[in-house]
Amino acid sequence: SLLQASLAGAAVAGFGLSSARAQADKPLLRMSAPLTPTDQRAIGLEKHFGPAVAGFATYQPHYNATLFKQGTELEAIARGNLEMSITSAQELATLIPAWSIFTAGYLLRDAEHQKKVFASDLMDGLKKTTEDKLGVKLLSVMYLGRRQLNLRSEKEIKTPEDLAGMKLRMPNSEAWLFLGKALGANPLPMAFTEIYTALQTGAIDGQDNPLPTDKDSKFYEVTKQIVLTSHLVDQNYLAFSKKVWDKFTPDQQATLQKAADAAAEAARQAQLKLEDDLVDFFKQQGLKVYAPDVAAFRKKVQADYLTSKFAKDWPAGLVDKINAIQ
Ligand code: KDO
Repeated sequence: SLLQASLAGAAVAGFGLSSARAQADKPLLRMSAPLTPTDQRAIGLEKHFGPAVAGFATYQPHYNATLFKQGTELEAIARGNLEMSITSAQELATLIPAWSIFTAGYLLRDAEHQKKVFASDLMDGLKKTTEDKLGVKLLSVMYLGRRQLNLRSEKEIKTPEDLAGMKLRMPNSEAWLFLGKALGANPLPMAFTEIYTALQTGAIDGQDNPLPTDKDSKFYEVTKQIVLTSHLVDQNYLAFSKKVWDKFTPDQQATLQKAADAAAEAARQAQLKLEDDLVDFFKQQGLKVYAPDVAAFRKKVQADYLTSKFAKDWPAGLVDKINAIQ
């Protein structure tokens, strides 16, 4: 039995070695982002991206911003320290100002509009600049959902004026803080991973995220209401290192692209379904969920963006062309 045990050990060691070698031969695609492993985008990638590329690459997700802090991922890719991330227009805008057009509240209408705009030739210039300047390829647009206000207090919110003085957590970037201000609140920058505790302790009065995120990260446990402003049809992008991309064969690149689109589509459908279903869930949890005077929010937010310093960096005529996409 000693011999048997050592043979079994050898077999296990042998297997372990060869599979480790097989893995080592394949490029490792580390993905770092603040999202949780139960976020629909994470699930979409694990189901549809990882397995589809497994023949020639190893997809390795790192959740909850454990590998890179929120907002530092693009630079990590640019420097060759990271292969993939899920990034945002707000983060891209810190490096390439023209991206700020997609940080504007009440511009994109819905998930379908968002997808069509990303696929349209209107995006060619921005995508190319991002590849040339940052070495980042944006493979797919990932629908995060319509951002809604999620507050600790029960005070009824009808118009932007009702948010005066409220400490509203926003992600840490100029474009995000501008949005918080445009909504009428007092924006406070904070990483995604710190929101729950900040809501619990009262360090902030509220935060904004789509309903699926409020559920997934359990923000409903520490807040009293959700105000359906739908102020931003939020989009993230699946970001991929151009340097790593260029090492793959055209066939492999086609597989990567197809897998990215399949993951994004699955996640989009799942998020949309959750957005439909979750209003009831939050009400059952005792939260107030209602629509404010959305027209009042839209009017102020759109006016603030069009007269902002950001708008000076937007390609001429692009807002109209985005609006014209049906
Ligand atoms: C957030 O920090 O509120 C945000 O929703 C911003 C998004 O751009 C994105 O980074 C998202 O967090 C994370 O993917 C976590 O869901």
